[in-house]
Order: sequence, then C-alpha cells, then structure tokens
Amino acid sequence: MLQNDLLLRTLRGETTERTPVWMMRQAGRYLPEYMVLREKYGFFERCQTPELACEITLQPVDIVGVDAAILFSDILVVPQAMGLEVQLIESKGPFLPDPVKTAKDLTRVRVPDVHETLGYVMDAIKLIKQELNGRVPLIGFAGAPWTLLCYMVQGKGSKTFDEAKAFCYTQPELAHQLLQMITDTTIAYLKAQVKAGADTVQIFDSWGGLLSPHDFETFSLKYIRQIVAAVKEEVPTIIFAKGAWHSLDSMAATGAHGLGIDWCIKPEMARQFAGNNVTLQGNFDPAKLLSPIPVIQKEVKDMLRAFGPGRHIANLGHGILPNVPVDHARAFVDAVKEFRHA
Ligand code: 1CP
Repeated sequence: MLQNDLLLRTLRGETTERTPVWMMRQAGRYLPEYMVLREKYGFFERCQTPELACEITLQPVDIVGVDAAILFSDILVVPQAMGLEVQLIESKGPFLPDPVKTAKDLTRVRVPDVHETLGYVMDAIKLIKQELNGRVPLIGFAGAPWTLLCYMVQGKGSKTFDEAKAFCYTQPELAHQLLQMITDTTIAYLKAQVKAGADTVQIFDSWGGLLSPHDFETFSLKYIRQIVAAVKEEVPTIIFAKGAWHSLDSMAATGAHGLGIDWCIKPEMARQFAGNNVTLQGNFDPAKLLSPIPVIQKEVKDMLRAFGPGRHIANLGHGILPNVPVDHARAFVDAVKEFRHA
C-alpha cells in the first residue's frame, strides 16, 4: 500500500488535495550525496549494482522530498543489452564506438532476453520497492525507439542528430527494422519493470522534437504507440517527447495517461491540443532553478495557476541541471507542495 499515491491518482484523472511533484533526472549530479558515489564507482557500475542504484534512487526522495522516485539507470542500457558497446565519457557523455550505419552493422544488433541482459534493473526495482516501503510510487522508464536510434546511429550526443536523420531518410527500411527491434525489446523491458514493481512508466523521447510533425509520426510515434498499447492496461504510462508539442493530440490518442511538455509551450495551449482526458506533466524551465528562491516560488505559483487544478503533475520541462543548488531544487518542490488551488 502506498502512503502517497498523488502521482498515480493524478495520472488516472482523479482529483487530489494538491498537485504532485517530481523532477526529471532528479537523481544526479546536483546532489553532493550522488557525487560521493560517482567518485567511487563507474557509471554503469552504479546502474548495475542494485544496492547502489537503490541508494541513488532514494536520495532525492529523502533530500528534496519529491512525490515519486524514478529508478536510477539510463536509457542507454537498452542499446547495450541489444549488443552495442556503450561508454560514458567523463564530462562528454555517451559514446558508442561501433554505431549502426549499414545493413551489416545491423546484424550485430539483437532483440535480447531482457531478464538475462537487464536482470540487474529488475533486481534494483525489487530492492527499491522494499526500501521505499510505500512512501511514494516508483517510476520505471525507457528511451523511446527514435531517441535510442539517435544514439545507436550517431554514436554520441548531438544538437541535430543529423547522421541519425540521414540514416532514416536514406535507408528507411533499415531504420524501420532497427526501430521495430528497439520497440520489441522495450515492450519486454517495461513489462518486466512493471512485474518487478514499477508503479508507472515514462517513455523518454528527448529528441522527438528534432523531427518534423510528419517524420515524428513515421519514425517515432508509430513505435511509441505500440509500447503504450502494450503497457497501459498494466500501469499508467507517460510519454515525454521534448519539443513535439505539435503532436500532443496524436500522443493523447495513444491512450497514454500522461504527457510531458517542455517550457516552450503555454500550459493553456498544451491543454487545448491534448484535450481533457490526459494528465499534463511539466513544464518549469530547468535553468529557472538558478534564479533567486523568491523568483522560483513566484514562478511555480504562476505555473500551477496556468495549468489549473487536476490532471497536472508539476515537473521541469527537461532534466535538472548539475549546477542547481540543492536548496533551489527543494524550494521548487516545497512551493508546489504548499500551493492550493482556490
Ligand atoms: O554521473 C554522471 O556524470 C552521469 C550523468 C547521468 C545520469 C545521472 C547519465 C549519463 N545518466 C544519468 C541517469 C539517468 N538518465 C536517469 C536517472 C533517473 C533520474 O531521472 O534521476 C534517467 C531517467 C536518464 C535518462 C536519459 N539518459 C535520457 C532521457 C532524459 C533526458 O534528460 O533527456 C537521455 C537522453 C540519456 C542519455 C544520457 N545519459 C547520460 C547523459 C549525460 C545523457 C545525455 C547525453 C546527451 O545530451 O546527449
């Protein structure tokens, strides 16, 4: 039994006493307690050791007081499980030394048994659920197929992911083969996370907004739709496709319970596009957390009023930045928790 189920009730469209709040990438480098573990263990070691993943997952719950925990892991453990080498280079980010560029490269990629390759994630989830002891729900997650293809083809982070796009535009059959393999893996992976105890799942399409509305449908939403259909009957499902506000209507039509939005769209406009049968999540500018605390407090109130009561989860419009002071993150969370709609 959950003591605080505000997030789940809001996703199901129930009215709650206040708006729930969590922050994307809330377990991470802005927390000194995380930095201590980062000094001692490699990134994938932290992901693959259930005790470490558990400790890091719980840090923001204990330190900042968020209404949900999100599993400490990374979207790139899926390409790894599918057979690609993934490194995380200090201060540079993800690096895949042998990305997928040709049909021959695709023969190295497989749809794995997720219990064999990602069993450590399910072990971490079981441990986290035990340690949370019902305090708040646990969010499981995976990258959207398009965003994972970006890294699997480009081989590293990018502002434009032009090589990933070129792959899709010049070798669409290969691209669709790869996207379907990622989709099949992700469905099995998210179902396993739910079975292990995840209370809800979020699909991160961080680079969905790089595609035109038409290409977003072709190379991203087509696959997200399959994932949502496969898990939405089991747990509430959230899609976060950064920058893809043009497709909020078609994302709502997938039957997802929640849609994440970034700070570049007005809440009232997002509501108009998404309709009334879905919960919106967002959309505080992550860099705004660098403002003085009274400014954060005022802008949180403005945001909450703009979304109105019900069907809203307070969050940032993208991940928290590493240089945000912890007391500013806490001020954001507290301002949401103290607010009541008139
Ligand atoms: O300590 C370090 O330096 C590692 C930094 C780090 C962390 C803390 C990475 C590398 N991943 C993570 C954890 C992580 N990644 C979580 C944990 C749970 C939480 O939210 O607290 C989650 C949900 C992710 C998801 C993720 N990884 C996304 C989607 C969300 C987003 O921010 O857009 C993406 C795009 C990644 C790839 C990735 N992994 C790490 C970095 C620095 C990146 C981004 C690289 C880039 O900009 O291309």
